[in-house]
Amino acid sequence: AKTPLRVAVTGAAGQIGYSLLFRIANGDMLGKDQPVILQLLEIADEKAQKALKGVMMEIDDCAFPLLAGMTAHADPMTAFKDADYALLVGARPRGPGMERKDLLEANAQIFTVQGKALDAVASRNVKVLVVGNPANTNAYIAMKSAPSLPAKNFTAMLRLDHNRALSQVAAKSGKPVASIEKMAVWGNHSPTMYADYRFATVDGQSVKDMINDDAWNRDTFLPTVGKRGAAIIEARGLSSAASAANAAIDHMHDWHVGTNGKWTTMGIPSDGSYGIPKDTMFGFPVTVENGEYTIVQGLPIDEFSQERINLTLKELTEEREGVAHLLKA
Ligand code: NAX
Repeated sequence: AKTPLRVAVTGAAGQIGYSLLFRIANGDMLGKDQPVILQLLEIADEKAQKALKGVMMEIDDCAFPLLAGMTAHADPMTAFKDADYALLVGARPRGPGMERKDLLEANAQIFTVQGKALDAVASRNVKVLVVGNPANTNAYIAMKSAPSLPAKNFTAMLRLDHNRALSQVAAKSGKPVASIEKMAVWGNHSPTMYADYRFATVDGQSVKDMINDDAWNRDTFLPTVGKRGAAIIEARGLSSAASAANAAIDHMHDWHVGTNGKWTTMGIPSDGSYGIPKDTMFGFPVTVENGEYTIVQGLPIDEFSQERINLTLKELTEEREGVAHLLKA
C-alpha cells in the first residue's frame, strides 16, 4: 500500500471545506489508491473550532477507507507540519463597510503568517493551492513569505473560471463538455479574468469557428463567466461552494496525476511568458506531467486578447502594490 500523503486544509469548517474535505478523503483528489491524512486548520475562535469538530465527526461517520488520520488545528505551525499538499481556503471575507484595501491588508496578514509557517514546517515539496480571495494576490504573498520553498509550488485557483468557461462553451456549441480541449483562462481570479476559447477544439475542429460569433464572446460569454460568482450569490443566497471545492479537487488532481498532454488553467508565478512580469501570480494555460506544470507556449495574442490580458494584469499589479509595504517587513 502507498504511504499516506498529508493534506492540510485551511478554513476547514467553512462552506467550501464542507464540500471539499469529503472528496479529498474519498480519493477524488490524489487517487483511489492513495491514503491521506487530513490536517485541518481553523481560526482559534471557539465557535469555529467547535464547528470543525462537528465536520470531523461527519468525516468519521463516512468511514472512508483511504483516510489514514485526521487532526484539528488552530495554529498553522502544527497544521502544516510535513504537509505534502496545502489547500488554503480560509480567508477574511469582506465585512460591511470594508474597503477593498482593508480586505487586501487583512488577507495579506493571514497569508504572510501561513506562508512563513509553510516555509518552516511543510514538506520541502509541498504543493500549495490558494482558494481564499483575493486568491492570486494571497498566493503571491504566501510564496514571497516562504523563501526556502520553490516559488513554483505556490498556485492560485483559476480552475473554477476554467470550468465555468467550458460549460458555457459546451452549451453554446451543443458539444459535450468533456469533448472540449484547449480552453485557456488568463489573469486574475476576478471578473477581469480573460476566458479564451480561440484555441479550443472538439475532435480537432475549432470551437471558435463552430460558434462563429465575436459579439457573443464579448457581450455574453465573457460577462457570464466573469460575473458567474455574483450570479450564484444572487440565486442561492450563498457563494459558490460545491463548484469551488470541485475546482480545487480538479486543480490538485491534475497537478498530482498530470493532464496527459491536455491543457488546463492554473494560477502560477509567471516566468515572463507572454510579457507577464516574472513572479506575477497569473492564470495561464498549462499542461502537467510528473507533478510539474508547463505553460503552453507560442499562442498568438490578437489585439482584443492583448487588451483583456493588459486589463487583468493591471488589476493584479495594483493589488500587489497595495500589499507591497507588508512584504518588506
Ligand atoms: P466561509 O466563510 O464559509 O469559510 C471560510 C472559513 O475560513 C471560515 O470557517 C473561517 O473561520 C476560516 N478562516 C478564516 N481565516 C482563517 C485563517 N486565518 N486560518 C484558518 N481558517 C480561517 O467561506 P467559503 O465560502 O468557504 O470561501 C472561502 C474562500 O474562498 C473565500 O475567500 C472566497 O472568497 C473564496 N473563493 C474563491 C474561489 C476561487 O475560484 N478562487 C471561488 C469560491 C470562493 O468564493
